[in-house]
Amino acid sequence: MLQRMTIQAKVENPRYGQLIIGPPGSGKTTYCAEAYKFYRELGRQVGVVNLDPANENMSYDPVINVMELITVEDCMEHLQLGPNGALMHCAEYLADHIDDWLLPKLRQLGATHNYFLFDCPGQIELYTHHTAMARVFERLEQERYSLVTVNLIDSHYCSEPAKFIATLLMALNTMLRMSLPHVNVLSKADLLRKHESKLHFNVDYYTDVLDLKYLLDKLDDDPAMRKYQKLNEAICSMVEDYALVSFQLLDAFSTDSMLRLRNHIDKANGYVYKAGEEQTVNSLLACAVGAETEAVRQQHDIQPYVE
Ligand SMILES: Nc1nc2c(ncn2[C@@H]2O[C@H](COP(=O)(O)OP(=O)(O)O)[C@@H](O)[C@H]2O)c(=O)[nH]1
Ligand SMILES: [Mg+2]
Repeated sequence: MLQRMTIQAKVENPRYGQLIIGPPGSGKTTYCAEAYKFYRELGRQVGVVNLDPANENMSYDPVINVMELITVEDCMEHLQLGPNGALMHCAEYLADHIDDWLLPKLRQLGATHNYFLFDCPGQIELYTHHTAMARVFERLEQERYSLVTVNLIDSHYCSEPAKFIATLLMALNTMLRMSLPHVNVLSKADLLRKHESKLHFNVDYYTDVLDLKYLLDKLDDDPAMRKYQKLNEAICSMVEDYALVSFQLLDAFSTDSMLRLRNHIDKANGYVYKAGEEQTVNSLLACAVGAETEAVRQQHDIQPYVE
């Protein structure tokens, strides 16, 4: 009986969350601001929750702001910690106060909001090694939020094979540790055109993470990297064996790009099945694998970012 009530509650009052993660400077705050405007236009009851205690330039008005609870600056000053230690402390503090701070605030917004964009802190070790943010996400899941991690990575990393391999490893590690529906994004894709001459392969080589042997060959051209050949081979073969990592391209200032990314995210967190703006036969059909031809995908996902 209890189980039936829980399932019913989930269907009747679904709540969604995008957890925006990624290294500092990858475009998380910009994405949150643009996505907020975009989802609002679509008629969603959306709000941005700032969970980054060192977020300086918020270009949105957050419905909840962790900086009212704790800031990195205060921790550095009062606890004599460095910036990384202070951020770890803040993340732990947030995880310890999720039940008496974050969840009550989210519940208060329940009548007017059911879709949240969580602007998360950037230090990558928070998602690859540390447990505090995972605890926060787990608790939100227990509260029946349908979550998706949106991992933003600067598309500039495609321009160097070593950086791209590190990116793949980091993305895979985060996906496995977070165990949530996950969308990897190469951000600032509008700048790819500028770096295109530096790319060794076509853009879809990077987005679809095609045969990594070619990337290894490029690494061997670099004398400094040659001594790590075996390690690089092992990393690439692990990424290929899991076959989990692929990327979407994003230009946060392009409506078409935001729309394409929204489609992926809606499939990942199940929003596409909710009654509302996209419950059309076409959008549900688009969920089926292969519903879109490769030519259409190329036209919308790749062509806008190459010469
Ligand atoms: N060209 C371009 N610049 C972007 C895009 N997204 C973010 N940026 C820029 O990248 C910089 C860092 O962005 P920010 O959102 O503060 O990154 P955060 O540290 O991950 O929150 C800012 O100067 C943004 O204007 C994008 O899609 N295209
Ligand atoms: Mg930010």
